[in-house]
Amino acid sequence: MSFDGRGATPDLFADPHFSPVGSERLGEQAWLLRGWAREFAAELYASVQALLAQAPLRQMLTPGGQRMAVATSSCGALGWTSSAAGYRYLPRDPDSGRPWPAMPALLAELAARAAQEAGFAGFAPDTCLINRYLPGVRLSLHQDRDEQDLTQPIVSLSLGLPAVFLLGGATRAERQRPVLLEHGDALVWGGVDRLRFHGVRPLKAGWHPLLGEQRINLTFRKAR
Ligand code: MD3
Ligand code: FE
Repeated sequence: MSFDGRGATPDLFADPHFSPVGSERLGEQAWLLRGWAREFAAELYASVQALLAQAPLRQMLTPGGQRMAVATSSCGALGWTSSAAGYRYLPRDPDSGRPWPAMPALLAELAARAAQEAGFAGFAPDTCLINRYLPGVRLSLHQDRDEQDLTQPIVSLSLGLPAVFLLGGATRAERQRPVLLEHGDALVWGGVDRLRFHGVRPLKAGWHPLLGEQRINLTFRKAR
């Protein structure tokens, strides 16, 4: 990033949750690129709406038999699924039996460019998980370990209402650091940070001018 947001008033910077444009290193190989995709947000959201018309959001069952609070869908060659059988990447939407919609070039390119920005050249995601949070919805602490090659990074793009992301350590017990994720923010992590525990605090009610009362997170991975 070339612009680092300096010049805003000092009291805004004193607020740990205030984040103008700029990038922040969250870990050895974990980066928050603030506002990085904001200029593409409207186009991204239109793309997401078209994807969701083909593969609607749904609240999957966890292996433990609970329904997830986060509603999900996917695009790309594979899609992440959860069921009584466990967590799986599948080539078809289990609800419709049809292949997941293809990953739009805009999404794939933004993910690859964000990864490159953070030092992961050549990232070619084969899946994008679409997570939808409504007010009150949270994502409990977990690791992302359903992918075959854990040397591949993960890229996430946030749209809509802000959320507090919790960045933990290598064990569940380690203290988590709250990080505010806002509309247009990109997160990239891999390498030594790939297996950090993480979660999302319950979404605070609010209204976003483009997305309304929701947050959408796009998470790009190379599953195979
Ligand atoms: C940093 N999604 O889908 S994405 C998930 O906001 C998931 O919807 C969250 O966790 C969301 O699995 C967070 C950002 C993220 C995800 C995993 C990380 C950042 C991470 C793992 C290690 C470090
Ligand atoms: Fe995760």
